[in-house]
Amino acid sequence: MPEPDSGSRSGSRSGSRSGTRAESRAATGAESRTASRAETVAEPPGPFRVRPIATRRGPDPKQDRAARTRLLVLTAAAELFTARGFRHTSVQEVADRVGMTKGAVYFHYPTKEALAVAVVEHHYARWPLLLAGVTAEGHGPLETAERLLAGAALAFREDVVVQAGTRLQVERPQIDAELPTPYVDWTELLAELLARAEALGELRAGVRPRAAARSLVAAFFGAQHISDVLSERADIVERWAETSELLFRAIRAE
Ligand code: LUB
Repeated sequence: MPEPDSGSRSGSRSGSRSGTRAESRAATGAESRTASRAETVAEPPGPFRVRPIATRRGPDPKQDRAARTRLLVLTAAAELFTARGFRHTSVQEVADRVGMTKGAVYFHYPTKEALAVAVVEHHYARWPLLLAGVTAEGHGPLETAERLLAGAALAFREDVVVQAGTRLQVERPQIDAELPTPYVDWTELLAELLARAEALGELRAGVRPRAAARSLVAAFFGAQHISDVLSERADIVERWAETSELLFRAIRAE
């Protein structure tokens, strides 16, 4: 499995979208942000600890070039998966997009399924970095949860790898490969933060941390999906902000 160093489109709607944000992004080959490894500050809750991804000893130009090529191929695949979905994307189209032969793509990713798994892995590799950044700001657990989801909303709007990972997870029945179980890491992360908030007396009486965490994940997934279908996530940040304000008002102690 390639190390996920670092690249939208969920929606149950299959098939490609012409002239959409995703297509224009696909057309322009917009670079998805490459992830840089972040120092963990306070011990982040379980699922999103920054996992050592690449164990490389010292600079190795050949490996660097290979890693850059893998990222290029992965980003191109993410753009096509976002715009057209797994079924309607061919490895030949990925190769054409990066100016490589199909064989050269298969050298890095032996199958289209391996490409999809790598894209989903990179989707999840975004979150430990987001968490390390928000944790470093030193807010309380409830504020940290609120800012994490606001940061995720921004990533859903801007990051094609996050968008592609979301669409592939919705299309997982069509993908003959072992994909990470969706939603459970975010639920675990938020449940840990809300349990800390409860211990600090920051939760409204009767609010159960894990139930509230599941509700936040369900609300976020719904908000990003509807924003995707209606505006290709152009308004996801605003849509999530209004939902978040309502939910955290219900969760936070008076
Ligand atoms: C998040 C998606 C899309 C959960 O955690 C996940 O698996 C998610 C992709 O499957 O939304 C919401 C924070």
